[in-house]
This record gives sequence, C-alpha cells and structure tokens, in this order.
Amino acid sequence: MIQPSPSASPYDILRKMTVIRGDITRQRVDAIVNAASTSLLGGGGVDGAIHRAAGTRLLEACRQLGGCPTGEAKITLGYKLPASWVIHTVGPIWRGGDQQEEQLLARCYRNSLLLAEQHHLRSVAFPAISTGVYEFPLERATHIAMTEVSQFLTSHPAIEQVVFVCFGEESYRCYIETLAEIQIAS
Ligand code: AR6
Repeated sequence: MIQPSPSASPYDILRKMTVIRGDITRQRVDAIVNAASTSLLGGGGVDGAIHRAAGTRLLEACRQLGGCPTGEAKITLGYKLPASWVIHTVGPIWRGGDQQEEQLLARCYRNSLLLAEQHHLRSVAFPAISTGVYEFPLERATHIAMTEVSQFLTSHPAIEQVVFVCFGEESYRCYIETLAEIQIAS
C-alpha cells in the first residue's frame, strides 16, 4: 500500500533555514552558491572571493560550462574550498523592477536547490544574490530568497540545511528580520 508522504510542518521547514554573518568561502556545507555573471568566468564580490579560495581549477571547470543564462544554475566541484561543490547561478541586474527581476531572482534559488537535490546534496549555503554589484534592493531580494527557499523545502525534504551567509551588517539584520516575519506568518 502506498503511504502518503508526511508533509513537513512550517516549524520543520524553518528549522532547516539558518542566517549567519560571515564569509561563504569558509562554509563547511555540501555546496556553496556563487552569484556569478553569465560568462561564469569570475568577477568581483562573492564570485571573486570564491574563485580565489577555490584555486585556478575552478576557472578551468567553469570554462567547460559555456556560460549560464540569468536565473539558471550550473555546478562544479569546490576544489580547495571546504565545500565539495559550487553551484553557480546568475542573478538579474536590477533595472527598476519591470524586467522580470523578481521572477528571475526566485528562479536562481529554485534552480540552485534543484541542482543540489539532483546531486544528492543535503546542505547548501547562499549569498545574497544580486544585492551587490547588481543592485537588487536588499529587502525585496531577502524576501524572495527566504520565500522561495521555504517553499522549496516544503516539497523537497532531501535538503536538510540551507544557510544564508550575510557578508555585511545591513544584510545580516535584514535576513534576521525577514526570517522572524516568516516565522510569525507561518
Ligand atoms: N561571502 C558572502 N557574501 C559575500 C562575500 C563573501 N565572501 N563577498 C561579497 N558578498 P555581489 P551580485 C556579498 O556583488 O550583486 C560579480 O562581479 C555582498 O556583500 O558579489 O549578484 C559577478 O561576476 C552582497 O551582499 O554579487 C557578477 O558580475 C552579495 O554577496 C556580479 O558581481 C552579492 O554581491 C554579480 O553581482
């Protein structure tokens, strides 16, 4: 007899989501997510930090991938990083909000987690995608990140831990407040 799969409670989902202040390149998780550009050939910000920490083999691996469209995600090994894998996703450049930026940002989170699930990974760390050079408004981006991740976790129980790694005080505060709002609402 087929048993219905038990649906996770909002409490179970929120327990899997953690906010920390720190450097994503130091995270001991199965995969860290990179906020890359469509070329996947490195850059500044978190992308630059990940490439520096992983070593030159990461760039060689990225060259084989042939770029990545905005909202999509691709995966490589982590090389010298403590994380075994790097999921490279390309966030939207903020252009005022009427160029599908919100949907594209949501797709970055969803596609990154789908890739993690396909590779049987259990723990994933995200930076605040698009909120640096790409200038996506922080509060909107944070809300999209947390909503999308919590929705994904509701229907994909294999992912056990998602860590949101905030580099600066402002994004840390915003993430903590947003997580509290989601907790109250659920
Ligand atoms: N760990 C965690 N978060 C970090 C780190 C770090 N080591 N370094 C920066 N951040 P950004 P984007 C935060 O600009 O806006 C690159 O050149 C940062 O404070 O890295 O998606 C790519 O090649 C901010 O909150 O990414 C692309 O061309 C967040 O990471 C472009 O920038 C994202 O900032 C992507 O722009």
